[in-house]
Amino acid sequence: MQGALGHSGMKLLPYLCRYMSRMRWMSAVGLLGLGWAQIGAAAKARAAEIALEQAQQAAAFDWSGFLWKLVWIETLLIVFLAFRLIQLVVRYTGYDPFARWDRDKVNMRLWMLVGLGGLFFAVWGTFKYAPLYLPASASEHGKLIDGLRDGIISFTYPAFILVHLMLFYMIWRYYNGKVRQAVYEETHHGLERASLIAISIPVVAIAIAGIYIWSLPVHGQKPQEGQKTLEIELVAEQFQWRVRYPGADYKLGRYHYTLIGGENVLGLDFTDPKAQDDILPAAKEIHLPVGALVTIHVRSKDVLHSLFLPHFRTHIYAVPGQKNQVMLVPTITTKEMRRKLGKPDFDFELACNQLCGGAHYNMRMKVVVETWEEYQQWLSTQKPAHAPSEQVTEIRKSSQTL
Ligand SMILES: [Cu+2]
Repeated sequence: MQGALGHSGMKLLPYLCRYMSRMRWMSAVGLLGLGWAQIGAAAKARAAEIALEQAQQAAAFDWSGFLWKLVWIETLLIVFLAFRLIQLVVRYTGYDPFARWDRDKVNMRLWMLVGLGGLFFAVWGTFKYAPLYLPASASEHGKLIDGLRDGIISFTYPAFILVHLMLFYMIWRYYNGKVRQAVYEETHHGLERASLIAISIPVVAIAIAGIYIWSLPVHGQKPQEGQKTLEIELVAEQFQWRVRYPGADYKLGRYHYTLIGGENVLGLDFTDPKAQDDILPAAKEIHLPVGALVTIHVRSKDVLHSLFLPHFRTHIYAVPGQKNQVMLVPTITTKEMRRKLGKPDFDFELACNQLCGGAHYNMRMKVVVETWEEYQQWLSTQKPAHAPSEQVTEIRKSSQTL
Protein backbone atom coordinates (compact mmCIF):
# COMPACT_ATOMS: atom_id res chain seq x y z
CA MET A 1 0.00 0.00 0.00
CA GLN A 2 1.42 3.38 -1.04
CA GLY A 3 0.63 5.88 1.73
CA ALA A 4 1.74 9.33 2.75
CA LEU A 5 5.09 8.00 3.96
CA GLY A 6 5.75 5.28 1.45
CA HIS A 7 7.18 2.09 2.85
CA SER A 8 9.84 3.63 4.98
CA GLY A 9 9.31 2.94 8.63
CA MET A 10 12.04 5.45 9.53
CA LYS A 11 9.74 8.38 8.81
CA LEU A 12 6.96 7.01 10.96
CA LEU A 13 8.09 8.61 14.21
CA PRO A 14 8.26 12.26 13.06
CA TYR A 15 4.98 11.82 11.30
CA LEU A 16 3.48 10.36 14.43
CA CYS A 17 4.59 13.46 16.36
CA ARG A 18 3.01 15.80 13.82
CA TYR A 19 -0.09 13.66 13.80
CA MET A 20 -0.27 13.70 17.57
CA SER A 21 0.04 17.50 17.70
CA ARG A 22 -2.82 17.80 15.22
CA MET A 23 -4.96 15.34 17.07
CA ARG A 24 -4.69 16.82 20.57
CA TRP A 25 -7.20 14.51 22.15
CA MET A 26 -5.07 11.61 20.99
CA SER A 27 -2.06 13.08 22.83
CA ALA A 28 -4.23 13.29 25.89
CA VAL A 29 -5.04 9.61 25.49
CA GLY A 30 -1.33 8.81 25.16
CA LEU A 31 -0.54 10.77 28.31
CA LEU A 32 -3.34 9.01 30.08
CA GLY A 33 -1.72 5.71 29.04
CA LEU A 34 1.61 6.86 30.46
CA GLY A 35 -0.16 7.93 33.64
CA TRP A 36 -1.76 4.52 33.92
CA ALA A 37 1.61 2.89 33.49
CA GLN A 38 2.95 5.01 36.37
CA ILE A 39 -0.01 4.14 38.57
CA GLY A 40 0.48 0.49 37.63
CA ALA A 41 4.14 0.50 38.59
CA ALA A 42 3.35 2.22 41.88
CA ALA A 43 0.50 -0.21 42.54
CA LYS A 44 2.78 -3.20 41.94
CA ALA A 45 5.32 -1.88 44.41
CA ARG A 46 2.61 -1.14 47.00
CA ALA A 47 1.03 -4.58 46.42
CA ALA A 48 4.32 -6.26 47.22
CA GLU A 49 4.64 -4.21 50.41
CA ILE A 50 1.09 -4.99 51.50
CA ALA A 51 1.55 -8.69 50.76
CA LEU A 52 4.48 -8.65 53.16
CA GLU A 53 2.46 -6.84 55.81
CA GLN A 54 -0.46 -9.23 55.38
CA ALA A 55 1.82 -12.19 55.89
CA GLN A 56 2.36 -10.86 59.41
CA GLN A 57 -1.19 -9.86 60.29
CA ALA A 58 -4.59 -10.63 58.81
CA ALA A 59 -6.02 -7.52 57.12
CA ALA A 60 -9.73 -6.84 56.83
CA PHE A 61 -9.55 -5.84 53.19
CA ASP A 62 -7.38 -7.53 50.57
CA TRP A 63 -5.61 -4.40 49.29
CA SER A 64 -2.91 -6.43 47.64
CA GLY A 65 -5.43 -8.35 45.52
CA PHE A 66 -7.29 -5.14 44.71
CA LEU A 67 -4.14 -3.37 43.50
CA TRP A 68 -3.13 -6.36 41.42
CA LYS A 69 -6.54 -6.21 39.71
CA LEU A 70 -5.91 -2.53 38.95
CA VAL A 71 -2.55 -3.44 37.42
CA TRP A 72 -4.24 -5.96 35.14
CA ILE A 73 -6.95 -3.54 34.03
CA GLU A 74 -4.29 -0.91 33.33
CA THR A 75 -2.19 -3.38 31.29
CA LEU A 76 -5.21 -4.35 29.20
CA LEU A 77 -6.00 -0.66 28.62
CA ILE A 78 -2.46 0.05 27.39
CA VAL A 79 -2.58 -2.89 24.97
CA PHE A 80 -5.95 -1.65 23.72
CA LEU A 81 -4.63 1.91 23.28
CA ALA A 82 -1.56 0.69 21.38
CA PHE A 83 -3.73 -1.22 18.91
CA ARG A 84 -6.09 1.72 18.55
CA LEU A 85 -3.15 4.05 17.87
CA ILE A 86 -1.83 1.84 15.07
CA GLN A 87 -5.32 1.60 13.62
CA LEU A 88 -5.74 5.41 13.61
CA VAL A 89 -2.31 5.98 12.07
CA VAL A 90 -3.18 3.57 9.28
CA ARG A 91 -6.53 5.26 8.73
CA TYR A 92 -5.27 8.87 8.62
CA THR A 93 -1.95 8.37 6.83
CA GLY A 94 -2.68 5.40 4.62
CA TYR A 95 0.62 4.04 5.83
CA ASP A 96 0.39 0.45 7.04
CA PRO A 97 3.59 -0.85 8.63
CA PHE A 98 2.22 -4.41 8.36
CA ALA A 99 1.15 -4.19 4.72
CA ARG A 100 4.11 -6.20 3.49
CA TRP A 101 3.59 -8.97 5.95
CA ASP A 102 2.29 -12.25 4.59
CA ARG A 103 -0.58 -12.50 7.03
CA ASP A 104 -1.37 -16.12 6.18
CA LYS A 105 2.19 -17.04 6.96
CA VAL A 106 2.17 -15.13 10.26
CA ASN A 107 -1.10 -16.75 11.27
CA MET A 108 0.17 -20.17 10.26
CA ARG A 109 3.33 -19.72 12.34
CA LEU A 110 1.42 -18.48 15.36
CA TRP A 111 -0.91 -21.47 15.12
CA MET A 112 2.04 -23.84 14.86
CA LEU A 113 3.58 -22.20 17.92
CA VAL A 114 0.39 -22.49 19.96
CA GLY A 115 -0.52 -25.98 18.75
CA LEU A 116 2.84 -27.71 18.79
CA GLY A 117 3.80 -25.84 21.97
CA GLY A 118 0.58 -27.08 23.59
CA LEU A 119 1.25 -30.63 22.42
CA PHE A 120 4.80 -30.46 23.75
CA PHE A 121 3.63 -29.29 27.19
CA ALA A 122 0.90 -31.97 27.28
CA VAL A 123 3.50 -34.72 26.74
CA TRP A 124 6.04 -33.05 29.05
CA GLY A 125 3.40 -32.70 31.78
CA THR A 126 2.54 -36.40 31.57
CA PHE A 127 6.07 -37.31 32.61
CA LYS A 128 6.75 -34.31 34.83
CA TYR A 129 3.76 -35.07 37.08
CA ALA A 130 4.08 -38.86 36.95
CA PRO A 131 5.47 -38.96 40.54
CA LEU A 132 2.13 -37.52 41.74
CA TYR A 133 0.11 -40.46 40.37
CA LEU A 134 -1.36 -42.89 42.87
CA PRO A 135 0.94 -45.80 43.72
CA ALA A 136 0.16 -49.28 42.33
CA SER A 137 -3.22 -50.59 43.47
CA ALA A 138 -3.47 -52.02 46.99
CA SER A 139 -6.52 -54.17 46.17
CA GLU A 140 -7.01 -57.18 43.94
CA HIS A 141 -9.69 -55.74 41.63
CA GLY A 142 -7.73 -52.45 41.49
CA LYS A 143 -4.98 -54.15 39.51
CA LEU A 144 -7.49 -54.98 36.77
CA ILE A 145 -8.86 -51.40 36.84
CA ASP A 146 -5.29 -50.09 36.42
CA GLY A 147 -4.75 -52.59 33.59
CA LEU A 148 -7.90 -51.37 31.83
CA ARG A 149 -6.75 -47.76 32.20
CA ASP A 150 -3.25 -48.52 30.92
CA GLY A 151 -4.72 -50.51 28.01
CA ILE A 152 -6.95 -47.60 26.98
CA ILE A 153 -4.13 -45.06 27.30
CA SER A 154 -1.77 -47.26 25.26
CA PHE A 155 -3.75 -46.54 22.12
CA THR A 156 -5.49 -43.23 22.90
CA TYR A 157 -2.21 -41.49 23.77
CA PRO A 158 -0.49 -42.21 20.41
CA ALA A 159 -3.79 -41.31 18.67
CA PHE A 160 -3.86 -37.98 20.56
CA ILE A 161 -0.34 -37.13 19.38
CA LEU A 162 -0.93 -38.33 15.81
CA VAL A 163 -4.19 -36.39 15.38
CA HIS A 164 -2.58 -33.18 16.63
CA LEU A 165 0.46 -33.56 14.38
CA MET A 166 -1.87 -34.13 11.41
CA LEU A 167 -3.98 -31.11 12.36
CA PHE A 168 -0.99 -28.77 12.43
CA TYR A 169 0.53 -30.34 9.32
CA MET A 170 -2.68 -29.32 7.51
CA ILE A 171 -2.32 -25.72 8.70
CA TRP A 172 1.27 -25.64 7.45
CA ARG A 173 0.43 -27.42 4.19
CA TYR A 174 -2.46 -25.18 3.20
CA TYR A 175 -1.53 -21.79 4.69
CA ASN A 176 -0.76 -20.02 1.44
CA GLY A 177 -3.92 -21.11 -0.27
CA LYS A 178 -2.22 -22.73 -3.27
CA VAL A 179 -4.40 -25.76 -2.70
CA ARG A 180 -7.79 -24.48 -1.60
CA GLN A 181 -10.15 -27.21 -2.69
CA ALA A 182 -10.44 -30.41 -0.67
CA VAL A 183 -11.00 -33.63 -2.60
CA TYR A 184 -14.61 -34.66 -2.26
CA GLU A 185 -15.58 -38.25 -2.68
CA GLU A 186 -19.25 -39.14 -2.44
CA THR A 187 -18.91 -42.61 -0.91
CA HIS A 188 -16.10 -44.98 -0.37
CA HIS A 189 -17.58 -48.17 1.04
CA GLY A 190 -14.22 -49.85 1.56
CA LEU A 191 -12.87 -46.96 3.60
CA GLU A 192 -16.06 -46.63 5.64
CA ARG A 193 -16.18 -50.35 6.39
CA ALA A 194 -12.51 -50.40 7.37
CA SER A 195 -12.81 -47.37 9.68
CA LEU A 196 -16.01 -48.75 11.23
CA ILE A 197 -14.29 -52.05 12.06
CA ALA A 198 -11.11 -50.35 13.24
CA ILE A 199 -13.07 -48.16 15.66
CA SER A 200 -15.57 -50.84 16.80
CA ILE A 201 -12.99 -53.41 17.89
CA PRO A 202 -11.38 -51.34 20.68
CA VAL A 203 -14.72 -49.81 21.74
CA VAL A 204 -16.39 -53.24 22.10
CA ALA A 205 -13.30 -54.65 23.84
CA ILE A 206 -13.32 -51.78 26.36
CA ALA A 207 -17.07 -52.25 26.96
CA ILE A 208 -16.78 -56.01 27.60
CA ALA A 209 -13.71 -55.65 29.83
CA GLY A 210 -15.41 -52.73 31.61
CA ILE A 211 -18.62 -54.66 32.38
CA TYR A 212 -16.58 -57.46 33.96
CA ILE A 213 -13.97 -55.37 35.79
CA TRP A 214 -16.28 -52.67 37.15
CA SER A 215 -18.65 -55.30 38.58
CA LEU A 216 -15.86 -56.71 40.78
CA PRO A 217 -15.89 -54.01 43.50
CA VAL A 218 -19.71 -54.03 43.68
CA HIS A 219 -20.80 -57.66 43.72
CA GLY A 220 -18.44 -59.65 41.52
CA GLN A 221 -16.10 -61.22 44.09
CA LYS A 222 -16.62 -64.52 45.94
CA PRO A 223 -14.41 -65.76 48.78
CA GLN A 224 -11.73 -68.22 47.68
CA GLU A 225 -11.20 -71.52 49.46
CA GLY A 226 -9.96 -70.72 52.98
CA GLN A 227 -10.16 -66.97 52.47
CA LYS A 228 -11.28 -64.94 55.48
CA THR A 229 -14.26 -62.64 55.00
CA LEU A 230 -15.25 -59.54 56.88
CA GLU A 231 -18.33 -57.34 56.72
CA ILE A 232 -18.16 -53.83 58.09
CA GLU A 233 -20.42 -50.83 57.89
CA LEU A 234 -19.46 -47.25 57.11
CA VAL A 235 -22.06 -44.61 57.88
CA ALA A 236 -21.63 -41.07 56.60
CA GLU A 237 -23.00 -37.98 58.30
CA GLN A 238 -22.13 -34.29 58.25
CA PHE A 239 -19.17 -34.37 58.89
CA GLN A 240 -17.69 -37.69 59.87
CA TRP A 241 -17.63 -41.40 59.11
CA ARG A 242 -18.67 -43.98 61.69
CA VAL A 243 -17.37 -47.51 61.32
CA ARG A 244 -19.17 -50.56 62.69
CA TYR A 245 -17.43 -53.92 63.03
CA PRO A 246 -19.15 -57.23 63.83
CA GLY A 247 -18.31 -58.80 67.17
CA ALA A 248 -17.46 -62.44 67.91
CA ASP A 249 -20.36 -63.68 65.75
CA TYR A 250 -18.87 -62.02 62.61
CA LYS A 251 -22.35 -60.67 61.86
CA LEU A 252 -23.60 -57.09 61.82
CA GLY A 253 -26.90 -56.63 63.65
CA ARG A 254 -30.13 -54.96 62.57
CA TYR A 255 -30.69 -51.21 62.56
CA HIS A 256 -33.50 -48.83 61.80
CA TYR A 257 -33.34 -45.13 61.24
CA THR A 258 -36.14 -44.46 63.76
CA LEU A 259 -33.86 -45.81 66.51
CA ILE A 260 -31.21 -43.17 65.87
CA GLY A 261 -30.98 -40.91 68.90
CA GLY A 262 -29.01 -40.21 72.05
CA GLU A 263 -26.02 -42.50 72.19
CA ASN A 264 -27.43 -44.86 69.60
CA VAL A 265 -25.85 -42.89 66.76
CA LEU A 266 -26.32 -45.62 64.15
CA GLY A 267 -29.86 -46.65 65.17
CA LEU A 268 -28.84 -50.21 66.12
CA ASP A 269 -31.63 -52.52 67.22
CA PHE A 270 -30.22 -54.00 70.44
CA THR A 271 -33.01 -56.56 70.71
CA ASP A 272 -31.15 -58.30 67.91
CA PRO A 273 -28.42 -60.47 69.52
CA LYS A 274 -26.26 -59.88 66.46
CA ALA A 275 -26.26 -56.15 67.19
CA GLN A 276 -25.39 -56.50 70.88
CA ASP A 277 -21.72 -57.25 70.30
CA ASP A 278 -21.22 -54.90 67.34
CA ILE A 279 -18.22 -52.68 67.81
CA LEU A 280 -18.11 -48.94 67.19
CA PRO A 281 -14.51 -47.81 67.73
CA ALA A 282 -14.00 -44.27 68.90
CA ALA A 283 -10.69 -43.90 67.04
CA LYS A 284 -10.87 -42.14 63.71
CA GLU A 285 -9.35 -44.92 61.67
CA ILE A 286 -10.41 -48.02 59.79
CA HIS A 287 -8.64 -51.34 60.23
CA LEU A 288 -8.75 -53.90 57.43
CA PRO A 289 -7.15 -57.35 57.40
CA VAL A 290 -4.88 -58.04 54.42
CA GLY A 291 -5.97 -60.81 52.04
CA ALA A 292 -9.53 -60.99 53.40
CA LEU A 293 -12.59 -60.30 51.28
CA VAL A 294 -13.98 -57.17 52.92
CA THR A 295 -17.54 -56.13 52.19
CA ILE A 296 -18.33 -52.55 53.18
CA HIS A 297 -21.98 -51.62 53.69
CA VAL A 298 -22.50 -47.95 53.09
CA ARG A 299 -25.31 -45.65 54.18
CA SER A 300 -25.80 -41.97 54.92
CA LYS A 301 -27.69 -40.28 57.73
CA ASP A 302 -28.28 -36.95 56.02
CA VAL A 303 -27.06 -35.91 52.57
CA LEU A 304 -25.26 -37.50 49.66
CA HIS A 305 -21.70 -38.49 50.60
CA SER A 306 -19.23 -40.63 48.75
CA LEU A 307 -16.93 -43.33 50.00
CA PHE A 308 -13.61 -43.08 48.20
CA LEU A 309 -10.63 -45.34 48.84
CA PRO A 310 -8.25 -44.16 46.11
CA HIS A 311 -5.39 -46.55 46.90
CA PHE A 312 -7.80 -49.48 46.59
CA ARG A 313 -9.52 -48.11 43.45
CA THR A 314 -12.80 -48.33 45.35
CA HIS A 315 -15.58 -45.78 45.25
CA ILE A 316 -19.32 -45.76 45.98
CA TYR A 317 -21.93 -43.20 46.96
CA ALA A 318 -23.45 -43.02 50.41
CA VAL A 319 -27.10 -42.28 49.68
CA PRO A 320 -29.64 -41.39 52.37
CA GLY A 321 -32.37 -44.05 52.54
CA GLN A 322 -30.41 -46.59 50.52
CA LYS A 323 -28.03 -49.42 51.36
CA ASN A 324 -25.01 -49.62 49.08
CA GLN A 325 -22.15 -52.03 49.23
CA VAL A 326 -18.66 -52.30 47.88
CA MET A 327 -16.10 -55.10 48.24
CA LEU A 328 -12.36 -55.33 48.09
CA VAL A 329 -9.44 -57.58 48.95
CA PRO A 330 -6.55 -55.51 50.39
CA THR A 331 -3.32 -56.99 49.03
CA ILE A 332 -0.65 -55.11 50.94
CA THR A 333 -0.33 -54.00 54.55
CA THR A 334 0.38 -50.41 55.54
CA LYS A 335 3.83 -51.45 56.82
CA GLU A 336 4.78 -53.17 53.54
CA MET A 337 3.48 -50.23 51.51
CA ARG A 338 5.58 -47.78 53.56
CA ARG A 339 8.64 -49.90 52.89
CA LYS A 340 7.80 -50.27 49.19
CA LEU A 341 7.30 -46.52 48.67
CA GLY A 342 10.18 -45.54 50.96
CA LYS A 343 7.78 -43.23 52.85
CA PRO A 344 7.75 -44.10 56.57
CA ASP A 345 4.72 -41.86 57.23
CA PHE A 346 2.55 -43.12 54.36
CA ASP A 347 -1.06 -44.03 55.17
CA PHE A 348 -3.94 -45.33 53.09
CA GLU A 349 -6.80 -42.88 53.09
CA LEU A 350 -10.57 -42.82 53.05
CA ALA A 351 -12.10 -39.58 51.79
CA CYS A 352 -15.59 -38.27 51.16
CA ASN A 353 -15.62 -37.62 47.43
CA GLN A 354 -18.80 -35.57 47.39
CA LEU A 355 -18.86 -31.89 48.33
CA CYS A 356 -21.35 -32.47 51.14
CA GLY A 357 -21.22 -29.19 53.06
CA GLY A 358 -19.09 -26.67 54.91
CA ALA A 359 -16.83 -29.07 56.81
CA HIS A 360 -16.63 -31.67 54.02
CA TYR A 361 -12.84 -31.73 54.41
CA ASN A 362 -13.27 -33.32 57.87
CA MET A 363 -14.50 -36.55 56.29
CA ARG A 364 -11.09 -38.16 55.96
CA MET A 365 -9.89 -41.21 57.78
CA LYS A 366 -6.72 -43.19 58.03
CA VAL A 367 -7.02 -46.77 56.75
CA VAL A 368 -4.76 -49.31 58.46
CA VAL A 369 -4.19 -52.57 56.59
CA GLU A 370 -2.65 -55.27 58.81
CA THR A 371 -2.52 -59.02 59.22
CA TRP A 372 -5.64 -60.92 60.37
CA GLU A 373 -4.02 -61.49 63.79
CA GLU A 374 -3.14 -57.83 64.22
CA TYR A 375 -6.68 -56.89 63.20
CA GLN A 376 -8.18 -59.30 65.78
CA GLN A 377 -5.80 -57.97 68.40
CA TRP A 378 -6.83 -54.37 67.70
CA LEU A 379 -10.55 -55.25 67.64
CA SER A 380 -10.32 -56.95 71.03
CA THR A 381 -9.23 -53.64 72.57
CA GLN A 382 -12.37 -51.87 71.29
CA LYS A 383 -15.58 -51.84 73.32
CA PRO A 384 -19.00 -52.96 72.00
CA ALA A 385 -21.40 -50.23 70.89
CA HIS A 386 -23.53 -50.62 74.05
CA ALA A 387 -23.83 -53.06 76.90
CA PRO A 388 -26.92 -55.10 75.99
CA SER A 389 -28.57 -54.78 79.41
CA GLU A 390 -28.60 -50.99 79.26
CA GLN A 391 -30.56 -50.82 76.06
CA VAL A 392 -33.95 -52.45 75.83
CA THR A 393 -35.58 -51.45 72.65
CA GLU A 394 -38.94 -52.48 71.37
CA ILE A 395 -38.59 -55.09 68.67
CA ARG A 396 -39.48 -53.52 65.40
CA LYS A 397 -40.86 -55.70 62.68
CA SER A 398 -39.61 -53.23 60.14
CA SER A 399 -35.98 -53.41 61.26
CA GLN A 400 -33.66 -53.86 58.35
CA THR A 401 -31.16 -56.65 58.18
CA LEU A 402 -27.89 -56.16 56.42
CU1 LIG B 1 -19.29 -36.10 52.94
